[in-house]
Amino acid sequence: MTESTAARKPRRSAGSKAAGTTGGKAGTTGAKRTTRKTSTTAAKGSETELVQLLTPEGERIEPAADSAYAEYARYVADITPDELRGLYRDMVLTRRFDAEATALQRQGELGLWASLLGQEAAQIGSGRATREDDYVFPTYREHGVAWCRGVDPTNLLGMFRGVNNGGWDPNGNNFHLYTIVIGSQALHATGYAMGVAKDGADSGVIAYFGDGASSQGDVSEAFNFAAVYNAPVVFFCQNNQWAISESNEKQTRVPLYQRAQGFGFPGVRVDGNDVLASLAVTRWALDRARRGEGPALIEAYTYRMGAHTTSDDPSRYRHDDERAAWEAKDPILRLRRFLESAHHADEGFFAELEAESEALGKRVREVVRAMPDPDRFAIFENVYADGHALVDEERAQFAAYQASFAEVEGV
Ligand SMILES: Cc1ncc(C[n+]2csc(CCOP(=O)(O)OP(=O)(O)O)c2C)c(N)n1
Ligand SMILES: [Mg+2]
Repeated sequence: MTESTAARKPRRSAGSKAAGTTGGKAGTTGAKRTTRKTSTTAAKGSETELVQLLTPEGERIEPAADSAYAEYARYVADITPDELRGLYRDMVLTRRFDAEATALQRQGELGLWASLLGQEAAQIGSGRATREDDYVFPTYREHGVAWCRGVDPTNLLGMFRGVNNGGWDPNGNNFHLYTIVIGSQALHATGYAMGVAKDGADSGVIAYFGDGASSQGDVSEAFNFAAVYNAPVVFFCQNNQWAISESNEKQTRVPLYQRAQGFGFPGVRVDGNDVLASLAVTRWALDRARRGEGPALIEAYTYRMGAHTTSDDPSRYRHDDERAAWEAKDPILRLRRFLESAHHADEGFFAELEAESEALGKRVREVVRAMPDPDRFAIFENVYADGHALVDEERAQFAAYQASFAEVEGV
């Protein structure tokens, strides 16, 4: 039985007040911390630490009022059936879009794709916790968060087709461009958040990164800057267990959320396959950031069910039974079970959503295939705001190179 199920009323009021939470000076729930073994086993993580509000069987957990989870649960206490169906729809459509993109890569329409399969709840829950004026700094896998921010999914595909360098205006949706340089966006987000604070605005900032990125110096530097300057930034680490072929054991000797403690802010581990818990914990973290209480680290404990990218073959480094175990905790299935058992959704809803998924898939295929090739010289644009002699020289060299082909063609 998980700690979170134990926290359910009325069986016992969880004594582990700070289970899954490390203390930070400003954290209300993080005032105490549990004493835990720091071992390789601890690094791998135990489910007893998870904040969970929906079990894999689709059972809603009502935490006891005196448990640490109550602090988070109140952020979703009033969630309506309509909102729950909305979360389900977001996850289903995101998964469908993702599957289309994988298929398009296999058909040669995209050069590469990084699938989010299995991480829908972590992304939709956290993404839906953001406010319009908040700013999001993603990695390259945050397709569900992009969806929540209102970025048209087809815009995510241009870079993976190699026809543009991003495909959307970051300021249009307060959703930064995808970032491939692992962990660097944690620093960008922290700098941005420091600016937000200096402006006296009450917006929050959220930086996404992976378990592998947690080993990067950039992420530690961002943690420290954010703590020292009390920046309104939430660090959202999707621990999907793997950094390409490197497992968690190669990244850390302690559960990742506990890293926050050393920097002086709260860290919490949430069940990343539980959309309700992900929503609640992220709302909590953004709320305290906006109130001026500084950064927080959320470790969303989840699993990358697919390959790292379409260029990867996970059968070379992990066993199939690992994936099978996580399929049983599927984020979409568990919310469906809850919606059905609570009579919040009927057959008509699911049928309509299936039709919507089909339509989305068709639109994605059509738009991608019709994407025009870029102007060859566009690569030299936007390098410097006011141009640069070196870029001019390189453009001229490239033009000469192109012209040499034209001569050959003309022969
Ligand atoms: C600075 C840097 N080093 C190495 C790489 C190559 N690389 C691309 S993805 C990746 C693994 C990232 O793993 P994780 O942070 O767990 O994110 P995930 O892909 O699992 O979502 C690496 C090492 C890179 N893109 N940037
Ligand atoms: Mg990872």
